[in-house]
Amino acid sequence: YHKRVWWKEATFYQIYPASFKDSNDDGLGDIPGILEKIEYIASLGVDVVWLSPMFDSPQVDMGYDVSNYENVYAPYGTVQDVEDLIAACHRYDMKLILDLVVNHTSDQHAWFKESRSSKNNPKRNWYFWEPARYDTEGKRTPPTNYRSYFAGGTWSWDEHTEEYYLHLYDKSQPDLNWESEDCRKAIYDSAMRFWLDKGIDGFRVDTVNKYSKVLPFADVPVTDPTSFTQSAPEMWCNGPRIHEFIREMNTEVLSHFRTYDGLPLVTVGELSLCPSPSDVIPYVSAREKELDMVFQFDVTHLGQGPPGGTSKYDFAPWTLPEMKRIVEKWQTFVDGTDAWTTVFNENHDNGRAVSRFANDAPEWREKSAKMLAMWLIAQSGTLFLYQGQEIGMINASEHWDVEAEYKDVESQNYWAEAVRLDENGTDPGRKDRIKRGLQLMARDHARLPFQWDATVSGGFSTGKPWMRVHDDYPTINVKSQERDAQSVLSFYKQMLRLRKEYKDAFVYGTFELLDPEGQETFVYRKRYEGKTAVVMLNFTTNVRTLQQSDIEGMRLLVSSYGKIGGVDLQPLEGRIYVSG
Ligand code: TEU
Repeated sequence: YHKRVWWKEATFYQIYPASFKDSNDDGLGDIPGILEKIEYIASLGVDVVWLSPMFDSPQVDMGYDVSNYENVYAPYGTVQDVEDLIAACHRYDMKLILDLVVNHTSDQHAWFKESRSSKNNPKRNWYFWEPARYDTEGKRTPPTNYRSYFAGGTWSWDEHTEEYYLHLYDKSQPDLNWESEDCRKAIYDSAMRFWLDKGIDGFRVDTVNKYSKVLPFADVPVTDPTSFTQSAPEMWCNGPRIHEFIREMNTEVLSHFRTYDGLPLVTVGELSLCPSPSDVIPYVSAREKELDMVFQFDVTHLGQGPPGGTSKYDFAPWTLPEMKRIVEKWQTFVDGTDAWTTVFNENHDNGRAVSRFANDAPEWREKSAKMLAMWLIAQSGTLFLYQGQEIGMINASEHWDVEAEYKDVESQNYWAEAVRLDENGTDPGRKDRIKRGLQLMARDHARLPFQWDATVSGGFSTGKPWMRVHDDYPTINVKSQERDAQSVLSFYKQMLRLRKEYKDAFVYGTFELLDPEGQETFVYRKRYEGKTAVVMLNFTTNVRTLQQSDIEGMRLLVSSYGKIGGVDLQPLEGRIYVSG
């Protein structure tokens, strides 16, 4: 069994500052707004708050484009406000981690401004600059054919010094060059020590497997003949020096700090596109001294084409057995190792779980939210919840106009690309398909303002919210759920308590899939020495008969329908049976 450490059994709660709570009526959430709600956050029973980027930024990518690591985006508040938040979390016995976004900066960061100022600027090599290529007709083309994550290419031309710079994401997010030791030292000081000195308890590390690029840059083979740019993750995911870089970050910086209550810091890396467990283990094996754990995105990729490819939002139907295999894979990959895993199904980059994995129709959404809560809380690994998940927030309505209401740079770029390829005849029908994909999976859905109560704009702001508020806030909100013992919110609180109470089996137990081929139910067993738990989830709106042999001699611990028991699993019902 795995060694016990505080962060393995902790529940994390992610806050997206723009959309949590506005305190000054400018329509944008802010740090004082989070402070106003600190009691609410603590009441959930979570242990760590993860705050998405609140650093100074032009907000092209909602703060994942940092222009100054050592300052706070003014509409969100001040450095002092964040220090107050750190203190408030600690007062409530919660820890606080920040986002560490150091694969790239904003093009408005002073480092990039210097770097682009001349070819012999000392910071020139803090970013990747390459000369143009010229085709047979003498036309200027980018140094390579890589496609960026937000559609379009990864190279942008800079008139001033007449070279291209690399950006895996938006053109306003140039990639930092980790090959430069000076650049790494500056990252450690500015993005890390500055905030660790102020008492934060760790980091969620953005795009953690992309710092080391395959050099020299070279074209990748053409897989999509309709386009110049090609999906090229092999050129930057898990690159040649990545483990050296992360280990250095750990030994130079992280290992010198502790949490406010004297424990080791916690780090969770964002590891997209790491398909095989053997690639993941080195990042999270305790003896490697890199990261404590990583997010692995196969579950949230269900329904999507490969990220970074043109088909990300081209909805691809999936089946329950596929999902179960994925869960099994990432539940068991750390068995017998000193590594650890995470469990989650929402964050700021994905549609709402109720809408994607279950059923968000008014008559089913609450049942779905409860069943999905149960699915998560009995899994091994550290649990991460995203704001609004605890009240069963759902995707924006299909009637919303994508162009007007969706704000995310990725959604807008994919949409513009779809319109172009559809209208010029390259891919007829693409507009409808991408629209459908965005309605289900766009990052925007998670970024809708938080629904506090049934007053105007769901109590999020008395100003004009930066993003449209969900039409259903009068029925889905904290206030109505707080006084209802049967609500999704009350259920989540109960589930988080059970997760602690039964942590041997739920958090540390082994995972065994009991119905791998079943198309309708998801049944799994957790075991820890003599203690066993069986989780039965009905993913359909039909009544399903229980497999009695799976729960022989066990007692019903909880049902998402209340303690009814009986031989039938009700539509979208979840149950947990325990013994020992
Ligand atoms: O996301 C990184 C990422 O590579 C993707 O897997 C992510 O799912 C995104 O939706 C691209 O398709 C991180 C942040 O979580 C995201 O919000 C940022 O936009 C991105 O980094 C760039 O900083």
